[in-house]
Amino acid sequence: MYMMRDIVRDGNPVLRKIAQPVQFPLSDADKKLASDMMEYLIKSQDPDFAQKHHLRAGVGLAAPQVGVSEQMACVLVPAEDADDADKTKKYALELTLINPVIISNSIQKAQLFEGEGCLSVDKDIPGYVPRSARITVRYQDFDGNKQTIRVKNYPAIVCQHEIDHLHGHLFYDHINKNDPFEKEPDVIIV
Ligand code: NB4
Ligand code: NI
Repeated sequence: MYMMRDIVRDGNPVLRKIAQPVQFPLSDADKKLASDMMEYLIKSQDPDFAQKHHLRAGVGLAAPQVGVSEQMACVLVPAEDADDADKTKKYALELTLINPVIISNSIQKAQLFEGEGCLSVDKDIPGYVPRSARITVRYQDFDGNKQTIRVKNYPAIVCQHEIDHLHGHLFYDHINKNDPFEKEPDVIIV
């Protein structure tokens, strides 16, 4: 699995490249990439493990962040017991996106109240990152089958942050430089 030393930091050109499509059938290297990225997310969300190994917690990770310029990203959003129907479910969204494409997005925006952080960006960059509140994503699963999912609010923000990495975009590119906390009209604050 990956450790913080494996996470590529801002300034490395791989983070600004357009990632290459993943080929099917998946190579062993790509299968390992997927499982290592997901393992990082799981372990980073375990407070004891994360503290012991100095991992920054993550709810998403994209292949360019581990130096691989391929269209693959993992998303692991913990379930909030409060508004989750199935209270035994650990994750609200657990997904490996391969060759993902956002095929539709709502006009309505959503943004994280606390702003966004990125494992590849060591400093805090304050400001709102406007995202679409709801998106539809088409992607391929491990078998290469095409899948379509609709996500909203927090999971939608995470998916957009990860898909941005595959296009060489970082969260702070979206922050209004003149007014970082500018409020979009009719925005959902998550
Ligand atoms: C990706 C996210 C940044 C904004 C929102 C949040 C955390 C990341 C980056 C949208 C996507 C990683 C990938 C968190 C976090 C809430 C859930 C569960 C228990 C602690 C954890 C903390 F860690 N962002 N970090 N940043 N990235 N929420 N949570 N909690 O995940 O750069 O491209 O463990
Ligand atoms: Ni990131």
